[in-house]
This record gives sequence, C-alpha cells and structure tokens, in this order.
Amino acid sequence: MLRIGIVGLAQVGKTTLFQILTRAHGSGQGAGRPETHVGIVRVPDARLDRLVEMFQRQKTVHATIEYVDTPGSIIELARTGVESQNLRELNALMHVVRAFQDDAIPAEGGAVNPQHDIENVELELMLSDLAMVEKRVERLERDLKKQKNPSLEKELEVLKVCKTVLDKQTPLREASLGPEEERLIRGFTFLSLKPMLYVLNLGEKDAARANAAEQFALAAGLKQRPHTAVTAICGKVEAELAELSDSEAAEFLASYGLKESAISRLIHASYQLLGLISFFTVGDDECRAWTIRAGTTALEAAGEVHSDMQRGFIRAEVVKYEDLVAAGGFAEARARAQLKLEGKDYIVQDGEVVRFRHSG
Ligand SMILES: Nc1nc2c(ncn2[C@@H]2O[C@H](COP(=O)(O)OP(=O)(O)OP(=O)(O)O)[C@@H](O)[C@H]2O)c(=O)[nH]1
Ligand SMILES: [Mg+2]
Repeated sequence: MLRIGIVGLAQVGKTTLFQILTRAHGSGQGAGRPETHVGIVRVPDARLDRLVEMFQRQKTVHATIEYVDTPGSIIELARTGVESQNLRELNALMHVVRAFQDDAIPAEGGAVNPQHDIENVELELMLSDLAMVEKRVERLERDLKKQKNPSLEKELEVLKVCKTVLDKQTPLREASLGPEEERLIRGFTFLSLKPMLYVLNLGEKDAARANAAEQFALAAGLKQRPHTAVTAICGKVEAELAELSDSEAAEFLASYGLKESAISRLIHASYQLLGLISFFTVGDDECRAWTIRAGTTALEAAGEVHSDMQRGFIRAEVVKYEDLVAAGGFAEARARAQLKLEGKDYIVQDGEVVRFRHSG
C-alpha cells in the first residue's frame, strides 16, 4: 500500500486535514507529540459507482491510499533519527502550508507566509539528503581507493550527480535521473526525492477562490516542476462540513459560494502525483477498483488481483469504461468489437474494465 505523509510546520492544520480525510476519531490537536496517526482513505470514483449500478452488484471496493499524520514540525522530525526514518519510509509527501490568518494560533516565523514556509521545509529536506550523500561519498571514495568495484563506482557517480543537484539547492525530485540511476539510489530513500503535493490551507474568506492554488503555484514558481503538484483547501470549512448531513452540507457549501467538498480533489491529486491509475473488475458480487502504476502490464495487473491469475495467465479481456457503459454490458461491447483480447505485455490504461482469463 502506498503511504503519503501529511507533513508541514507546526500548527498548520495537518491533523485537521487528516481527520477530514479519514473521518477517524480521536485527535492529535494542540501542541505536544501525539502518536503518529495512520488512516486508509478510499479514492472516490464515479466510474466505479456507475459500474456497480449497471451490473447491480452488492459491493463496491474502492482503491485506497494510506495517509500518515505526522506530529509537529517536519523540520524537527527531519533532524531526529527515528522520526526522520519514519519520513523516509513514505512514498510521497503532502506538505500542508498555512495560508489562513488566525491571531489565536501563532505562525512559525511570526507571520503567515506560505512561500517562505515552503522554501524553509524544502531546504531542510535537501540538507538532510546532502548529509547522507556526503557521508556515503566519503565512504565510497575511501573504499574504492583500497579496492576497485564497478558497481560501487557507478553508485559514486550517481551520488556525485545528486550532490551537484543539492548544492544548487534543487530537490532531487527535479534532478531528472534515469531509471537506472533512480534504482541505484532508491535505498537511500532521500526526502527531497519524494513526490510533493503542496496543500494550501486557506482561510474561510478565501474558501471559494477556485483559482487560489493555480495563482499561488504561478507566483511561487511551482508550476510545471517535476513530481510536484499544488492544490488548495479550507480545512476549517471542510472540518465543519464533515459533521453535517447531505442536505445541510449543500446549504453550508452554498453559504461559502462552494459547490462541492475539496476533499475528493485532494485525494485525486495525491493519486495522480504518485503516477497511479485504476482499472476495474466486475466480480460475482462486487465491482472493484485496483490501483496500479501507469505503465503496468496485464500480467502484473493480474498479479494484483490474485497470484493464481498471474501464474495461469492466458489473456486479458479489456474494454474501456466509456465503451462498456455506452454498450450497456459485456455482450454488446463484444458485439461492437470493443472487448479486446490482450496478451501479458499489454499496458493497462486508466479506466479499463478487465477480465483475466487464466488456467488453474
Ligand atoms: N482559522 C483556521 N484555523 C485552522 C484551520 N485549520 C486548522 N486550524 C486550527 O489550527 C490549530 C492547529 O490545527 P491542527 O490540525 O492541530 O494542526 P497540526 O498541523 O496538526 O498541528 P501540530 O500537529 O501540533 O503541528 C487548531 O486549533 C485548528 O482548529 C483553518 O483552515 N483555519
Ligand atoms: Mg497534528
């Protein structure tokens, strides 16, 4: 399961956001060091709902992402051994950035300054990585003087590239390393290499500003950065929203000039940032979304569903979601030649409905 860490400076709204995401009870609010919270979040998908309706299945199984709420400031976490190890095990970071004004909650650095906070945190991640790189480079150079070793030489070469990148204050996620280089440094679990989703936590008066994230990304130079995304949410409005019934919620949203909760957008943004897509299966009693990385083959996708399906893989029967819905069922989709038989190397696409033919 993929894990996204909710990180940021102290008191920026991380736990509030975590609770909205997971609707988990219990809280880690206030100062101090509550234990780290982990929650599993379903990825909303209207396509899946439609399939359940169409095939009248009992159960819907959504794709899921795991979110981890981290306590306090990431700058402190990155500086302590155990805590920084926990950060390193995450697949991506969701950096909650305070953009709301509230005199009752002191802002780190004395004033609310999202761009400044982003730069500070980024710098800390890079320094932490640089320390690791330098230590390893020193070690490798020492060892290589004693004995030649081609694979260690290769590692040294990549680490030197990383060092040059970090020295220029560029996070490693923007280093455009090749797959082989990425593989060589994977074990270091560098913090600045992790995909980054910036979440602007807006004040109530900005809640309805639909282009807040876009404008901020532009102004802060975050647009079109590799493995980087920006979205905005109003934690306070969403927290209240989560407590309301559907009819109350609609009214409440309207009072802020909003149409829908920003939570599903936030979940989808994390999904996309991780390069994830979904394919669907229609079983006897359930419709299910499965999470795969873009570029996954039919054989690997079969393995996600069941190891037997992978072992006995014969063919994948694949139909696009839109085609299946338009056809109204598998039989008609087949009659329209929209149901394709694909081999094990076929690359599964987002939104495809797949039936695996397998032996055994
Ligand atoms: N005005 C306003 N207050 C907020 C918002 N989001 C969170 N808060 C308040 O800010 C305080 C801190 O919120 P938390 O969610 O606990 O923040 P945190 O980042 O988890 O805090 P630490 O884990 O202690 O670093 C709480 O009093 C929240 O009610 C918001 O969007 N607007
Ligand atoms: Mg917290």
